Amino acid sequence: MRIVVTGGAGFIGANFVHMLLEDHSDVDVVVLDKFTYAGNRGSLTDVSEDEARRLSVVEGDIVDADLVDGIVSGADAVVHFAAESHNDNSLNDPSPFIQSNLVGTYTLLEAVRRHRTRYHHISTDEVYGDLALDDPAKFTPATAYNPSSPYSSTKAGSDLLVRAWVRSFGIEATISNCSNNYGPYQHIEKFIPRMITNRLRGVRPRLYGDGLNVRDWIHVHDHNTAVWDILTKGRIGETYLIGADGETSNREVVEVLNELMGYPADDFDHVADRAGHDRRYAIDATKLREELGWKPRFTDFRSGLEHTIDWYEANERWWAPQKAEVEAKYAAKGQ
Ligand code: NAD
Ligand code: TDX
Repeated sequence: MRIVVTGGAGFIGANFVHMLLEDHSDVDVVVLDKFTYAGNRGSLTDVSEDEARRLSVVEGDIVDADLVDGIVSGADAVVHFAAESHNDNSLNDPSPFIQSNLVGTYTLLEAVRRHRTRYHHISTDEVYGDLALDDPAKFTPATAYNPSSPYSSTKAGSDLLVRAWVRSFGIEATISNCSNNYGPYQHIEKFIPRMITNRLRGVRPRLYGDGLNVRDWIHVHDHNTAVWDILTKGRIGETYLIGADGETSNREVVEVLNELMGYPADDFDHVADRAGHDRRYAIDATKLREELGWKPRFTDFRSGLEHTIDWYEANERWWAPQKAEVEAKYAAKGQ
């Protein structure tokens, strides 16, 4: 089986590629990645000789219709991770989000339609907007779309394209909407790796606003085992929500990181809030658990964070080249 993984040099995509190569010896992987600032060749180098034989990497843009057509024509399935993924960047300049997330998804959909290729679309819980802190509700597949940011609105638009291509053209697609991921290979612009690498550089963690915003954290490996289950056992045309009951406030995350790294829990600063900052996300993953029998493995967030700290400590060479540039961007906004 040959699987095309778009965005396979990014955080979740690279972890997915490693999982495929390690756990599924009958799978060949073709990564299609533009290598934007978020794509990193170093995320795909730690592979055995056998795994390297089953992996090919193509540098290219998912909006390039000819390139995409050629790659999709030889594939049994496409798993589409590639996207501009950072909310803060989408507030500075939305234009690459429109191109990669909307036009890129459209380009892939046309290719899988022509070649009748199985397609899985990776999306986010942010398409549903946010919930109040005291609301007992969680997102379900029936929740109405209500995105807040340029990033989440382009992801919402891309999901709707997929649904329309299923209904109008009968493509064989599934969609998953997952909550916030953490784990190895996450870009240091994102909250958890930014806080860990700040600590490693002697900088206090920085919480946007009051720090009480809640994210429903899931380890990246659990996200990816769910994607595999949906790709291989999911019903065509269906949407599955992926989450592992990990609701935690940003402040609590920083307190745990501080303790694990040997600092007082309350050693952090409050900085300028994000414009339009979503208050809370929460996923009800009942459909995924009951229909496909999926279960998360990393249910202890504290120990998942401990492993993640260890990974960033051991892999400074992977992240250090980007640290100054990332921090300069935040400093310009008082964050
Ligand atoms: P990331 O930013 O770490 O990686 C994105 C990858 O896509 C990079 O390798 C980049 O080079 C590539 N890319 C971007 N534009 C491209 C283009 N036009 N053509 C080809 N490649 C391109 O992102 P991530 O955090 O790994 O997220 C992957 C997917 O998962 C995204 O679709 C995102 O919306 C979704 N998602 C992320 C999270 C999360 O917590 N990070 C949660 C739910 C869903
Ligand atoms: O320095 C920071 N301080 C801070 O308080 C940063 C970078 C973030 N935050 C807050 C903002 C959010 O409430 O932490 C929370 C998490 O922020 P991000 O890591 O930027 O993630 P988020 O905006 O929640 O989006 C993530 O999860 C859903 C991914 O980046 C998306 O791609 C995914 O769709």
